[in-house]
Amino acid sequence: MTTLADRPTTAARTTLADVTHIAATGDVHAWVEAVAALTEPADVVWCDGSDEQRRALVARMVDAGTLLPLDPALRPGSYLARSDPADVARVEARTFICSRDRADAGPTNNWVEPDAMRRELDTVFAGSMRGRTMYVVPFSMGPVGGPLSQLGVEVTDSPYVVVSMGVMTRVSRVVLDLVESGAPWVPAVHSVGAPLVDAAGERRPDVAWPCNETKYVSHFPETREIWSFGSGYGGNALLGKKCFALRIASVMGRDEGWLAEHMLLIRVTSPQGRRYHLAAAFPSACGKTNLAMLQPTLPGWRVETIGDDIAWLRPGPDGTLRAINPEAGFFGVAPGTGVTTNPAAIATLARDTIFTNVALTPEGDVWWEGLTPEPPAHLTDWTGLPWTPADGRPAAHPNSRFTVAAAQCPTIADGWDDPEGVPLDAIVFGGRRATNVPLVAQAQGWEHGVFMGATISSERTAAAEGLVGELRRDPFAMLPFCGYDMADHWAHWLRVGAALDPDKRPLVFGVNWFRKDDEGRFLWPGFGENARVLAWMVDQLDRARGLRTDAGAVVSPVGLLPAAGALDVDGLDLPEGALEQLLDVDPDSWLREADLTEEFFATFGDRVPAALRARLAHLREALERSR
Ligand code: GTP
Ligand code: SPV
Ligand code: MN
Repeated sequence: MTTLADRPTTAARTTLADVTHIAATGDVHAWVEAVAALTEPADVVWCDGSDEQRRALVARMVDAGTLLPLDPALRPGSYLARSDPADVARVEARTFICSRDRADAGPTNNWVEPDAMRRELDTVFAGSMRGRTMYVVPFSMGPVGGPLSQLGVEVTDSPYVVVSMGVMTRVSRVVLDLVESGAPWVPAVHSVGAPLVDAAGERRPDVAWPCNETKYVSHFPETREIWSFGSGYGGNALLGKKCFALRIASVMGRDEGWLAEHMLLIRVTSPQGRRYHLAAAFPSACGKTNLAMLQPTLPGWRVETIGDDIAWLRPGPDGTLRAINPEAGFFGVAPGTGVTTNPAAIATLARDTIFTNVALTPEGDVWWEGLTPEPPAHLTDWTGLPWTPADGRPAAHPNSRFTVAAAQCPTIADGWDDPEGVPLDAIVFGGRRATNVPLVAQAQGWEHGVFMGATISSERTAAAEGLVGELRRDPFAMLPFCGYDMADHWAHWLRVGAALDPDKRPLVFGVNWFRKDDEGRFLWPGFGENARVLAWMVDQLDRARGLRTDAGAVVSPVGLLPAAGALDVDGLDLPEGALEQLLDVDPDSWLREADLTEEFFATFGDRVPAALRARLAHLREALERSR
């Protein structure tokens, strides 16, 4: 263990490397002091998650113009934040995995040698909090003290981040007590990178959403550190979320035999009253929140929410795969959320919600595309400009979001925050694909399931900077979130599967809600109607367990597809031939896709598990045979 005495004493000031040395001692007070010495805030405030502190911070942000109170009669306890127009999404090009060995970051992550990154970060963090308050936020991912939970401490100069972390994670004095008494914790430093006092001591006025053109979202997997600079936006700044609960936690999971995944968690109850737990991985803005809160259109079925974005999965002593949602809130996509698509989300957002980059109505409420079928005649758009429907540009930013406590969700499951988690019955992989990929297919075993996850591709969304609509590979929906080599992640999935009781291993499925017809219209109604697909999966689980004997599936080259009549489409107004199109597997286009998979696998060299290469060969043979 490194001690304070090992710290280089020659430096004229505390450097970022000094902070790293001190973090390694586990002494949170010494670490906070060192971060303050590096960043030079005007004062330091320790956060305890209390309502009193939250109110004071909110009042301060209202004064500063960071938060606009909504009309309390329409939306009690709720606020609108407008970000800097250049700080609206995750910055994947500025996200770094700084493992000691470049190969451990893998070809899909940006890598910089750790000491080189520390030097770069040192120059931007030095004095970066001048004139601001530095907040210390002790938080737990997962129920405090739970066997699958982990602790962290985020230091930030953004009150928006403090209040948001209070919703998204468990912030409390108890967490700090645990950290002080020697429990392991992840050190996470965040600065918006907009000091209010310059090096010469000159003060400059604050702005509503401070940030910096230069951004860094840096992770050090070996020392489990996070350093984020220049952005106030969710995924870049709420460091418990993607940075800790996915990038750092995925490395912890690799080393300790568990999985940190970009997955929703639900409990499905069948008309027979049997309960099933499902996890589903879809890329950013591809339907996790919506599936997590789904209201089934099928009579007698019930879906309850456990989590909407991140799941931690660990083999339990009973041979099942147990899952928790490490978060305490939802940071969800606003556009497209309406009473017809996601009524549970609409009810969740009735009060005590922070909205970011949505539009404002003249009455002092919020609006976004899809909230109502027709837009209001007049709005203030997400940038603060007057807006009418004739303007032709979206009123809300396509990646505008809501931040709200999970406990407010009317469909939240009983025991959703059970520290022991729930046993998983099925795992679902999906993407946004206008062509090729069928509505649903079941993997023929765990290895095939891992192959399905490894080969997800999806059209880009507004959740990260980049060209919307461009098709890209997003294995396990973890492309931007895996803290180590992606092919090692696949090997790890195979290992975790082998650690489970074969009779209790979750079944794996692939889905695609987004297939389109020749005119570009969605073939499948989606949302509540997705319950029909869940029902087929559950029927397949029952068949696997001998609870049903009817035939549910037919074999196709890409997996098991619903047999004729097995997918309940009763009462659905599908266009002529739509179901056939939805389940169509075209061998020629799939063979082209297999070629692309081979090219994709080649980028990982010999780290690709042999089982996955064998699966690709198997897929090709099956496609050739079906031509
Ligand atoms: P992140 O929070 O970015 O990880 O996203 P997410 O996966 O939780 O995505 P979300 O559920 O918020 O959905 C994103 C967009 O997809 C929204 O605009 C939804 O309205 C839309 N969407 C979700 N489910 C469906 C569906 O079944 N069919 C169609 N057509 N659109 C959907
Ligand atoms: C995503 O982009 O997948 C999100 C939003 O869930 S953020 O937390 O900003 O990453
Ligand atoms: Mn996400």
